[in-house]
Order: sequence, then structure tokens, then C-alpha cells
Amino acid sequence: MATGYLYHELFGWHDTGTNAGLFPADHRMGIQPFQHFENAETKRRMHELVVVSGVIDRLTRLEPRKATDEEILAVHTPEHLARIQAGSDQPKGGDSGDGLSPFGPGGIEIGRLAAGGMIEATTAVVEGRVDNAYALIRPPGHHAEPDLGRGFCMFANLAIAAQAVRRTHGVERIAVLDWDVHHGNGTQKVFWNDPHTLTISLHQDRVFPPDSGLVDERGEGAGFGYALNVPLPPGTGRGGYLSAFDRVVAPAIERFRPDLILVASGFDANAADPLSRQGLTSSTYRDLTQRLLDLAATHCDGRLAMSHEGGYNPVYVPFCGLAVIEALAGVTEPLTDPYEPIFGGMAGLELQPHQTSVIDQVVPFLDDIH
Ligand code: 6DK
Ligand code: ZN
Repeated sequence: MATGYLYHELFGWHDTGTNAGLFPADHRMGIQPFQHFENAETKRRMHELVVVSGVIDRLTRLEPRKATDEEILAVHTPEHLARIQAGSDQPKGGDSGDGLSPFGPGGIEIGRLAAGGMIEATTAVVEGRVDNAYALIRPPGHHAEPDLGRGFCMFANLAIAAQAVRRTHGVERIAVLDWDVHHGNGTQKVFWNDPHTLTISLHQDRVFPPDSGLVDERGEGAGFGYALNVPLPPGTGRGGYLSAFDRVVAPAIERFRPDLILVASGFDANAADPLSRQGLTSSTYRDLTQRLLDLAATHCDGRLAMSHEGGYNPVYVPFCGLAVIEALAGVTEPLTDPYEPIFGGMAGLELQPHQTSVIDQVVPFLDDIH
């Protein structure tokens, strides 16, 4: 069993600056300069834990390359690409579209490397060079829409990779699970009319984008029924997530019979994340990964590739990320997560009735997947 792993130092050099996006530093308003929430720390420290834990020795290292115009334009409009290029050509850089998503001069090159990184990881899986893969890339991608960068995202990395392996390797049916705590609006929008791409997003109800990811968003036209959204209430922990997986994600994937499973893997539903109010610990990320491996083994020869998204606690993201990578690689003696007893031992993390009532609303939609 081989697990691909992709990281590059340049991902840490994607410059989001000291303007927290929503709140530009301004001493007159008492707003102190600080790093943008989406900075290099969580990613860099996750990579360092992969190395220091020794798990790196169990992985097949993959190298990113820059996504081409053709690959990006399979998902984005020429106007979007031109806007990013224009910002990238400015001496101080630009923004991907919504004012929350800054990048530095030449920033498009790192955006291309992130998208191309996910293409490489997904291609390695599809070609059977590795069984599964994790692309620890930055900037993230799941909020980026065909014509608009949003929510810290420049290009729709996962969607670009999905379209790339369709074109180059004839992959047809692709299931996407997005477990980032924010709604995967960008991926959903790319595949809104597509019955060959099932998109499932588990997210905290109406955080970001503030108005999207409701249960009644289900796709349109031929794609109706192939978008699923489970907007979990704040305070959802292990019980609610495993219930959503077992009652929605697993049966949806079973009915869909994908040729490939892709995951938008954010770690911002962890119990210590500053941008959300959920309660996951590393053991739940590990167990979700094991369930996906089992589904992939049953339906698509184990083909599973993950694309890193959000996660903003630099202390805890590395443990959650390592648990996923250990599970992918079949590590039988995982590193002990020192925070698991504190974060996972809190009351209320078991399944709650108000979480079940959200999941209950989505379960009948499984009948429309063919
Ligand atoms: N802003 C991400 O983790 C990015 O999904 C998350 C972006 C969240 C921004 C914070 C937020 C609001 C809320 C309401 C109105 C406007 C802005 F893409 C990833 F990096 F993965 O809640
Ligand atoms: Zn997120």
C-alpha cells in the first residue's frame, strides 16, 4: 500500500499579509496588526509533524507543478484568470475577488502550484502509482467559483483536478466529500448541473459563505439531486459527524458508485478552531478517513485523494492532519494526540436531537441519486 503526499515550501510563501481580511489593521479603531487567519503556520506545522513523527518515511513523496491555463480554464472563466494575473502583476499583489483573499506579487504562481499539486496527487491515484494521496496545498480552493475567488481561495483546486483526470484519463463518476467546516460553495457551483459529480458538504450552518449550504441546495437540471448539504448546528462533535457520515455520506456514495473519491479536507471543525464552533478531535478525522477508505475499497479500487482546505489553530491542526495521513497510509501505531482527552472528553459531543433533525431532512434526498 502506497500513500502519496505532496507539499512544497512555496505554499508557505503565499502571502496573505497582516490585514485580517475583514478587519484592516487600524490603530484609530483599536485594530492591531496581526497575521491573516489563513497564514502558513497550520500548514507548515502539519508538514513538520508529518516529518518529525517519522510518518514521512511511510509516504511516497509527490511533486507539485503549476496548473496550465487550459487546466484552470476547464473550471474558471478567462476573466477570472485575467484578474488574478493582473493582481499578481501589481508590485504589491492583489486579491482573488472578495477582499478576504489577498495574495502577494507573483501570487498567481503559487495558486497555480496548489491547483497543479492537486492535479498531480489525483493523477498519481488514478494511474495507480499510489493507492491514495494527500495534497497539503495552499492557497485553499473550495470557495472559489468559476468567476470569483472568495473565502481565502484563488482557484478551485479540487474541481480543477477532477476535470483534469476526466480529460486525461477518462474518469467519469467522481464523488466529492467536503468536511471543511465552511460550505464548499465553489465546488458545488462548478458541478451544479453535473450528474456525474456528486458533491456532499458537511459544514457548520451558515458561517461562510454566510447565506449558502442550506439543505434545499440540491443542484439543477440533470444535476438535480447530485449536490447534498448537511448544515450542522454549532456545537456538533463526534456523534453528529459520524451520524451524518453513516446516514448521508456513506449511503450516498454507495448509491452513486463513483470511480474516484475526492475530499476537500479542512480541519476547521476541530474543537479549538478560532473560526468555528464545532467539536471534532483527531480521532474523528481518523475514523472518517477509515470509513472513506472502506467505501473507496468497495467502489473504486481504493482511489481516494484529498485536497487541504482550512483549519486555523496552529497547535491542533497538525494532530488532526497527521491522523488522516496515518489512516491513509495504514499506520498501525499512530502518534498519541495529547489534546484528545481534553477536547474529546467534553460533555455534549455525542449526537444531539437537534443535529439528528438536520440529518433527517437530508436522508430522503438519497432516493434521487442514481
Ligand atoms: N467570514 C476556508 O476555511 C475559508 O473554508 C473560510 C473563510 C471564512 C471567513 C470568516 C468568516 C464572514 C462571515 C460572514 C460574513 C462575511 C464574512 F477556504 C478555506 F480556507 F478552506 O466567517
Ligand atoms: Zn473552512
